Amino acid sequence: MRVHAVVIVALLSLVAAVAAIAEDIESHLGHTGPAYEAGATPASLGWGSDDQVYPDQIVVNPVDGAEMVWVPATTFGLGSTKEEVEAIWHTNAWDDQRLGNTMDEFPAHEVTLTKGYWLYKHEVTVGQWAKYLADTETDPQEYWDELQALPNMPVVFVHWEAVQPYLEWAHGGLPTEAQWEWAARGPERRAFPWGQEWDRTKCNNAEFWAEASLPDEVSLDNWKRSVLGPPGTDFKVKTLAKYLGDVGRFPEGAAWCGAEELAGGVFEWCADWYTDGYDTTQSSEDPTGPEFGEWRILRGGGWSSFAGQCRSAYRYGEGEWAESYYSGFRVAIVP
Ligand SMILES: [Ca+2]
Repeated sequence: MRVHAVVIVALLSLVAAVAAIAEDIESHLGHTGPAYEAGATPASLGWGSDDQVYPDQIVVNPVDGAEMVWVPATTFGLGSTKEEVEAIWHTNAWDDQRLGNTMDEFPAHEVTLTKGYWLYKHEVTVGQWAKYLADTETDPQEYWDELQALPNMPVVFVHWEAVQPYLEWAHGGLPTEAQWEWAARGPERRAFPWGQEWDRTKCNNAEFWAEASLPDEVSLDNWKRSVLGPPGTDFKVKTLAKYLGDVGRFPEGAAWCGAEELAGGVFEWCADWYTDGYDTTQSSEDPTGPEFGEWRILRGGGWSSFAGQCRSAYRYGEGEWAESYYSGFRVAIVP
């Protein structure tokens, strides 16, 4: 009898331990928020005002299971002033040759986002993409056989056109460039999502892995070569497993609204066409960018980017059909 009692106690302990682990995983993933329903805002959920930010509270998109944070409506300055750019270059001793890449951030200009929006806390993951592929019987992209073994990693090799049906399936859209930058900057006009100072340990970027500043193109290219091999080397998904990895690893780099990895991880597609500099003749209310263009906006830098590309104001563009190891997306929903 005593042996049986010991076994039962041991079993009960095991059950309790497993339950505790499950609870721990659940709290770690933050799956404690309500399921999103069309039209839901913080006020309707009883959180308080829709004008506030709730960085510790999430709702879950029941379609793909993604966690979403609330970003309130605002008026803010989109883009950079010359003084802002020069100051951050000077502070960090970045190569002046790279200043040319900031010209498209000018001029800083006031825009109004008339509606708050839900924004995915993380970049869309491989696991969420797998659910979309299965639900919609969509053919997967290149490298999928290997990518699908990494379900918690941001999905990559997805071009702008490929993500459009995902957005429809998930009842959302890509953030506009203004929505993306406001989520990263916030009312303190942060240069990086976490604050004004560069810190290579707060997001997934090349300088985090190099454990050093990569102040010019030569140092960045040398690092990339050490990771990816010389130009022309076939890309290997195992490189992503090592360097990109799972979402949620840089919580200290979260933005004021609770969104993580806006900087670094993967570059994120936005809805707008790219222009070389902002066209301030466009409406300043809920701006959606130019009507036509050649490239679509990508934001936030990625795991193989240097510090300056991880700035909240940094703009990059690629063709709609470009897919790569460094670009993915997150979803925004205007309720
Ligand atoms: Ca990112």
